Amino acid sequence: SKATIGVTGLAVMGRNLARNIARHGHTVAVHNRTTERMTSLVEDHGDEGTFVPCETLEDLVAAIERPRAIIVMVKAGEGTDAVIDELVPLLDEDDIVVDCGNAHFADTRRREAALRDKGLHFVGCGVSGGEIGALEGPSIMPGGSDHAYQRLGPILESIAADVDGTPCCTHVGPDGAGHFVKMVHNGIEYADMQLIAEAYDLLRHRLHLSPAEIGDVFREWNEGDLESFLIELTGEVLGQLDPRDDQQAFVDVVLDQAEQKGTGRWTVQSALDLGVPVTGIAEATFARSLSGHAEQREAARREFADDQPQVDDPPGGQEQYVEDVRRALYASKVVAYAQGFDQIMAGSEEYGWDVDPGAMATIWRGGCIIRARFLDRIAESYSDDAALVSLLVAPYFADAVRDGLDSWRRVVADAAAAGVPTPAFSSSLAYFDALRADRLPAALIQGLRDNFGAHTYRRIDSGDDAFHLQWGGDRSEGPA
Ligand code: NBP
Repeated sequence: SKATIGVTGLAVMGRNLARNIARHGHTVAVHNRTTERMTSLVEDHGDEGTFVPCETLEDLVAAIERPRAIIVMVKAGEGTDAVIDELVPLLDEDDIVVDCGNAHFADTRRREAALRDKGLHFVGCGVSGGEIGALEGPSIMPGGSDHAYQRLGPILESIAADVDGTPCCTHVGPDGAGHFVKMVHNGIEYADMQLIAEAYDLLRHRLHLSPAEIGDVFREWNEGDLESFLIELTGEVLGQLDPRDDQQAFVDVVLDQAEQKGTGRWTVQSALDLGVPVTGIAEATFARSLSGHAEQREAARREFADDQPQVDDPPGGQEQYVEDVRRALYASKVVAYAQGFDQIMAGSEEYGWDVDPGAMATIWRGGCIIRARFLDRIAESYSDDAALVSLLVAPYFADAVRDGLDSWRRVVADAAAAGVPTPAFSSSLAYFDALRADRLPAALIQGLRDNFGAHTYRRIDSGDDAFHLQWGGDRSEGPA
């Protein structure tokens, strides 16, 4: 009998996804450019389900029931285009090509339009959870047409992670919606990790705790509101010793230059285009860049070696400080997620996707890297108020931020005084204070713009009308 679905691209991700599909009782046709990866999959894991081995793309296409659904899990970019170009001529009307790689949503929009013109369906599908997620249940964010989701949904939902009986997979929206949401997910992941790193750095420098002791703090935090996969992993990483000597902390022998594959950068670039201030994600992305500028760091370290601020230990003692950092971390995290969801809503509006933000929080509860207890609260906030303008003003989060506010201010002020860099903590607090301000100095900026460039301004008492002041002349105000 024919396969229900096919997978081409059997490196770590595709291989595990194919096994996951087979384990759920679907017959899966498998193919890889280099045949050895395909044969080794079937040899090593053939007993986990029903695989149909295919040596060529022609074989793959022939093996699948129509309308066909074929998952492409190859290196994003040129690899994906190469496979699509080879695959498309072999397909029939209504067949579905599913790109589960980390594509940029603009590429997905382009590919979707091209395949739609040919009577085919293209589904850009975000998959989060790394290789373990792919095998045991990822969070899946498929875009594309309703028609394609009808065919694919049952299979994808069966292999996704499951939280309280709800699959971590839903139809996100048309064309690039799935890859867009996956991109913002990764951006939020950057912000989450930067905030965790800053919390660690503060405990290290202000309380002189060892990595192992800080690991214990994170393990404790993981019992409360902060409970999440990344907080759990932090406890594990900080508790690890150097595998070479079992003496030093592992974190102390790792080069302190964070790398990136680019999804944080994509998120910030898109946010700039959409005009959404995702300060948490941007600071996190820049912090990774900064860490990599070894030469500048060394020069500045030497130049300012004698300029270490002299400060006392944090007032209030260790217990109070740990609690302050926990609350500051939580409040900053609320800001980062609020900004990420703003970006999802702005993208949805710009591209006409009609994304349901609560459903995104729901499918991120399991499988993915940012899975967290907190996401239930986000889903609830949107289900209570579908027109929520910012997560920050949802009752639960407003209370959480209010409760943490004194701690947040103390931690940021103390970090500045002590010279511990906290770009994400500080900028999140600044974002919060700017958002809640009665008046912003944006008014002065408008004055300056009108002065040097006649860019005009609107008044607080004259609706949308624009004015220009005769700065070099009689200083009278006239219509723009
Ligand atoms: P890689 O990104 O390392 O890609 C390797 C696969 O791409 C192999 O199957 C390779 O075939 C195939 N391939 C390449 Br490269 N160029 C090709 C071409 N021109 N034509 C046909 N096949 C080609 O694999 P991965 O790490 O499994 O990731 C797959 C996708 O999943 C990527 O888009 C990645 O960004 C995404 N992703 C990865 C993770 C993760 O944790 N790794 C998580 C989420 C998403 P070959 O065997 O013949 O060389």
